[in-house]
Amino acid sequence: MAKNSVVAGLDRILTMELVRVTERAAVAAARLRGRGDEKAADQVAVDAMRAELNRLDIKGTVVIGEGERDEAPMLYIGEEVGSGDGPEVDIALDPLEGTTICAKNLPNALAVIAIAEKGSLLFAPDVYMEKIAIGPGYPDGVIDIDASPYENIRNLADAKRVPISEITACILDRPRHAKLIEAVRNTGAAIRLIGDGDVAGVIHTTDPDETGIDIYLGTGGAPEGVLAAAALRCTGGQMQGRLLLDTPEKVARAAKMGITDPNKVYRIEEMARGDVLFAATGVTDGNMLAGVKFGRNSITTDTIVLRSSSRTVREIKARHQDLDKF
Ligand code: VTB
Ligand code: MG
Ligand code: MG
Repeated sequence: MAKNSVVAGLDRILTMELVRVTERAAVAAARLRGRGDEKAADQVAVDAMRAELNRLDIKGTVVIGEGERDEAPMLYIGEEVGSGDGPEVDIALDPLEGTTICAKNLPNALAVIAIAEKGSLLFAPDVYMEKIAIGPGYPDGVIDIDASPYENIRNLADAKRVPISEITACILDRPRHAKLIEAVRNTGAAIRLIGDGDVAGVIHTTDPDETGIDIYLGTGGAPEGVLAAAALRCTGGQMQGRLLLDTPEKVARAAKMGITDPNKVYRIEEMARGDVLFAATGVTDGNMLAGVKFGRNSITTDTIVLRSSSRTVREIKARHQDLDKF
């Protein structure tokens, strides 16, 4: 291979360009942190992300976005974004993942985006997805969405060579998870219950030493599932997801998007294929990323940018001094 040959896939310049997109959305949302107004924070994040995205030289289509065209005025599924001049790409985004977290100023609200070659991201309806995820460094088959919480946690503890009591599972605090929570507690593992933000929850499994989270379990949004899978494609790790198509109406919606087997278990590569770029900027302080800080003369942001084809994990702390731009 020639020394300067680039890894096949998306233009690597895009990796850096993406940082600006999530930075801008995060700063906008962070101005409304802790104001108890989820909608307002979400709206400014959407506006900011869209404006920045449209500056990129891509011919992008939003495949995971803010909703269907009628319910989402901007960044709706199917919306074309970018200058139109550049590669055709699929985009999954959530300008403010964790609107409630932001409104309450609690940890781990993020601005998130993933970009992949056209046709590479799962086109999933906005329904629930059952998810299970662990970080990199474990042999294949340690987790299985159809196995019991006990089997999964025991296998993970064995693979990590620690007692079960040293495993921590992250689960969304929802009444629908009552049984799951009980089953996990019965294994002897600890649980980190989160109010929202399962994209962060899944990503946290990739660095247990830093975050204290070994495994993510439970049911959350399918769009958030695809975003999390895009991140794990880049960091390594294992994840399985199954759409919860529990009514004929949901089965029909999924069928319209090309999903013919309602019980299919999706592996990471089936949710995010090819070369994938992923960026997330902290809105509120979190376990991996700091939230936006507003100083007297500057604004500081903390972002991770990932690329699957090179497996690069970049952490970009930026000090923005041209405050008129924000
Ligand atoms: C989760 C959570 C998100 O939606 O995906 C959740 O991680 C699922 O829906 O932050 P419910 O709130 O109905 O349980 C969010 O809370 C919002 O996108
Ligand atoms: Mg959103
Ligand atoms: Mg969300």
